[in-house]
Amino acid sequence: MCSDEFKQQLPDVDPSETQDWIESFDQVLDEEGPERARFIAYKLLKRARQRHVGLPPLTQTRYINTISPEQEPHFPGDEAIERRIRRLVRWNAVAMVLRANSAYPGIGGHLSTYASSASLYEVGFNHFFRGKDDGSGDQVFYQGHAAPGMYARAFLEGRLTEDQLDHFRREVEPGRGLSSYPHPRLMPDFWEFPTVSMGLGPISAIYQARFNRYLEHRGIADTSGSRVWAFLGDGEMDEPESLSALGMAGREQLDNLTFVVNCNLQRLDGPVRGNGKVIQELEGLFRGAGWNVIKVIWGREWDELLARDVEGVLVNKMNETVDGEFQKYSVAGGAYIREHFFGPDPRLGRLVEHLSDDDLTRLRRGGHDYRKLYAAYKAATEFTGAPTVILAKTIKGWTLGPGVEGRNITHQAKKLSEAELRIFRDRLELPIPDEKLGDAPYFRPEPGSPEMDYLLERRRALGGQLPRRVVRAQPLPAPEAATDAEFAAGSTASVSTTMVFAKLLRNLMRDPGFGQRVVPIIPDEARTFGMDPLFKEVGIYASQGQRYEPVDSDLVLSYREARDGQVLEEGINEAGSMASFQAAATSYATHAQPMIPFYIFYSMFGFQRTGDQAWAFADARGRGFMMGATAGRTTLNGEGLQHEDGHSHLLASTIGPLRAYDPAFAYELATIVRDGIERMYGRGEDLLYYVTLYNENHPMPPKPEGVDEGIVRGLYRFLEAPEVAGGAKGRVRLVGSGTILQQALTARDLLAERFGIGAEVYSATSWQLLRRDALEVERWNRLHPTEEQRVPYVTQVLGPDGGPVVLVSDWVKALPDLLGRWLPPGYVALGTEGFGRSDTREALRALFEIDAPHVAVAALSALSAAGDLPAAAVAEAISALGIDPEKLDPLDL
Ligand SMILES: Cc1ncc(C[n+]2csc(CCOP(=O)(O)OP(=O)(O)O)c2C)c(N)n1
Ligand SMILES: [Mg+2]
Repeated sequence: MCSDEFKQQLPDVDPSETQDWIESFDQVLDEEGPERARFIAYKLLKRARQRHVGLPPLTQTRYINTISPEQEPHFPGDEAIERRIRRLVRWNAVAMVLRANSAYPGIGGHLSTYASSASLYEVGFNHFFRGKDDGSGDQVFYQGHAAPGMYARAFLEGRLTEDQLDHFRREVEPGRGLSSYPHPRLMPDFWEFPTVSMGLGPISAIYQARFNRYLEHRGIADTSGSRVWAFLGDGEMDEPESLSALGMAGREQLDNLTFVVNCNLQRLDGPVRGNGKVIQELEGLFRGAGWNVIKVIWGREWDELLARDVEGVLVNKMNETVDGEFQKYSVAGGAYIREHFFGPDPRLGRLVEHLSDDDLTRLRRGGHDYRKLYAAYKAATEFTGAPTVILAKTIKGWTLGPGVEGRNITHQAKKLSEAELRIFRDRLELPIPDEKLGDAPYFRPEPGSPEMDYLLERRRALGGQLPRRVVRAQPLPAPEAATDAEFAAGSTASVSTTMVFAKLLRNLMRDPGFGQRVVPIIPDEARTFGMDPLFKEVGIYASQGQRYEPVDSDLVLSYREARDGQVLEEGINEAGSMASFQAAATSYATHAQPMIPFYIFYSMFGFQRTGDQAWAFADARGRGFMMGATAGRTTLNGEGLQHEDGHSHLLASTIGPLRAYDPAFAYELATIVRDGIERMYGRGEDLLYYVTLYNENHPMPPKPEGVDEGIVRGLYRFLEAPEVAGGAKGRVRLVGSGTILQQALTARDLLAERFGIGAEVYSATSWQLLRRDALEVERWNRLHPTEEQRVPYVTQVLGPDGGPVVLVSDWVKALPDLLGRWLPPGYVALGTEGFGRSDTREALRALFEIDAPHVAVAALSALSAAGDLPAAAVAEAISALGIDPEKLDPLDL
């Protein structure tokens, strides 16, 4: 682009030729008027774009189809039979929602979204979407609310039974029910990508397309045969995530990506842009982001009118009419259209003189014209150098009759009266007898009928039926023992768990069998986490390589971008990073290529900021590691209220398949990562590991004997109680996690030396998993009252004997409180509720009452509460340790 722009500045090499062009244009303008001049100028600009001349983009074109009738390709299918198939799918999609709601009122479902988009999908299924028989095929992101249409098609294809359709939205019985929306967690052989949280589909699709390229450029898989399709709602495009990655897709020239936006001009409550034109607005946005835009606005019935519109009055009217009015025309009938659309200008009126009012209502929108769509898809798949968006204008609820079609209530319509169903049936020309309409019966022609044969043959020719999810990846051998052996030895030098992780990751990446499958994903914080050596060692992925000499090329750790680079450096973009993470983490299924993503980020900007994507990731059955670095409310001490994370573990604990760990030591971290690798890539479990990392340096102890199981399960005894001179006056147990375990260790010394108390120290590597285990045991006991009752793991380790329990971490008290009812009575939880703030770690830990003196006081107080120490002794300790009992409660921060 730069060089093209530069060329425009060059002197004119042939001024007389230029003059000829200008004079021709002037002549058109003078003799035929501005409409014609504008027409010619548009045509030339469009041609320039099509021929990649590299003009600055014209962000909006006229409100007509991008592909003019004379450019439409030959349609290779049998249009009549494909219409008939479409009608069958339409019918069954409606039938399943009606039947579900008549059997179980209130169960929900949607009629209108699919009704508006049936042609958009069918042209894809019959002519474009590649199946998975011979490889990865295409990756299709379906609009969540259109799910009934996909089920209806799978039913026609014989993949789903009537019984399964009748269990739409009744997901409790595995294998029998059909999930409300695309959920791989619920239907792992069918759906691949969760899309129904609006906005996540578009961003996921973009990063999926980019990840396909990454696999290709790194020589891991040939993904050139895969196209990513994303079917989206026009209302959905208002989500920030929908638009935020458009620029990346343009920049990366992802011509393996096609968006199809179903522009039915409506969302749930009403028009998307009543006073504007959503298609024009989106065109400008996409074009500005470097996309190829194909508008499919008008059906073939308009071609003849537009061809006769030599004065441009019709195009003008189309340009000027706002979406709210177009919606009105979709419900108001032919007379209204004649009066209000064609009426005001007599030249327009004359254009449609030959058409009846009924004819006017049958002037279809482009998204319902199969041939126009075919032309658009074909152009999209053949376009090179940029992603394509197809903006298809439709009517929401199309074919469902006057009570539903185009109405503001249409999104939530779940019922049709028998009379409405009869009209629908007639419109679809299906041989369903009147007396059966009350049951809304499914309808599937006999096997061997022309429709069924055609339907099946098309999918065979395109590589198999879709949607479909298959897991073909083989288990990965575990990394060699040497990759993490060094962490068991410990270190006398002070290091942080973040530094340990950086080393561990580099070791893993050097492992011969395993290393190339690791995908480090970092949103612009690699230096913060000490991971910049990776830049040089394995390179940063850049599809165009490195077209400049980096400013630090003379340094050992220079910034190295490469086409086969391994690091995904996503920039300041947590949502994009999560989308990348999902693409990499599901690659074991999508491409039969297990990849091991480690997404390393500021822990505060993880679950709090992109929690919905983490949820969708787990739904998608992603397998990977989220590494929440700079963790802890008081450990990241100088960054203040917005950065200091004391609660992500609580948020993370809400996601079922997630395993959350808060390791304190190098060997714990190595054990956890090895366990994750073994479970996810060895045994093929669909899990997500969340591991928090700190930036506080301290010596790393060697790994004690026999602690592996405890580390993985979430708790083990790290140190016995010390010898206390003259014998211990009491016994307590201190439980800590992460870097705050250091405070428990100091408290242990304090208690022994100054108060004669013997304290054991436990490391709680996972609060969340301890709770999960306890819940499982509690439930089992409840349901098996006559059998020997089991004991939760946390209770086994922290039984009733051994003294009071004090639990402390850099997380909110609510986290250890999750274990409350399985702990000995009188336990004390210390933690960091309230906003963080900047200060020294010492000051913050004193403020939040999680430092060694507060741990010691909590232990003494618990002993006193148990009757083992006079209250006065606790008061003395509080004073001796310099704690002000009237200090500010950090809850009020
Ligand atoms: C993040 C999110 N917010 C809200 C919803 C609820 N919702 C479901 S469909 C819908 C309207 C969809 O409109 P549009 O995207 O235009 O799709 P259409 O059905 O019109 O094709 C809304 C608000 C949702 N699914 N996800
Ligand atoms: Mg819509």
